[in-house]
Amino acid sequence: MFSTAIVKTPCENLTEGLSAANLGIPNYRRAREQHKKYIAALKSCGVGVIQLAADEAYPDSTFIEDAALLTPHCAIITRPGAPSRRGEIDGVRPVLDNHYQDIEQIQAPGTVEAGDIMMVGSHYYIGLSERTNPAGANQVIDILEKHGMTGSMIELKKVLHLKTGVAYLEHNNLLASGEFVTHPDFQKFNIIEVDASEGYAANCIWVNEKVLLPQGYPGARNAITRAGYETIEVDVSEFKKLDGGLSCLSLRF
Ligand code: CIR
Repeated sequence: MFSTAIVKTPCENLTEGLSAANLGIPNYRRAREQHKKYIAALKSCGVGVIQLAADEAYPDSTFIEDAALLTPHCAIITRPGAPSRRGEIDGVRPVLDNHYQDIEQIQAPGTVEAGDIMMVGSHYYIGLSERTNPAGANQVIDILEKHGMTGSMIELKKVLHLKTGVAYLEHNNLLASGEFVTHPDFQKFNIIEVDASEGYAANCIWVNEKVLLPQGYPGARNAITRAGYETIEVDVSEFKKLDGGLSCLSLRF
């Protein structure tokens, strides 16, 4: 169960964020409104929310998930692969100091964005992507092992981050789309397939037995409901324009 989530307020420069989506420029006001509702949805799952102030120096900084991996035993501050995002880690360190005794840090030449890391109990799957390299993934695995956990790597083919296409919903249930549906490493899970036409909805988050999913994906919603979960729809259309989704918008621990 999670007790806390950390979020970072979207900045006005969000409009300058990285994007390959080709869905247009996000509307700042709408993004702020959607972010408020996202926070309300998290709270309705019983977590306390720590909200960090916006930082105009980093257009993508609202996607705070990429800046740190929070485990029950340690926090790992990443080293984002996107050069424009590298300084985002300075904004998360102070809040982590209040919650963790052991804080580790990924070092050059390693790069890691934690949207590439999926927690399944004490094992962590680490996507090798354009943002997370083998040197970074190996550092993550060494740190996890030092703290009694394990990690393994998954090669990504198409998606930005591992959790762009897969979400662990606990109880051995894995929501998956595209390249992950038939991935050999994931066949031990109960795969809940998200059709390619609703691929964006594979980025959901399990929060204390409820599942937050993006608004407007009825097939995915039905599949998750059929698997026994209460779902909460959240409109994140402005963040989708920047290739971001529900998981990217918070750190949960
Ligand atoms: C980026 O390209 O880095 C941002 N525009 C989106 C980051 C999304 N984060 C995530 O999937 N964990």
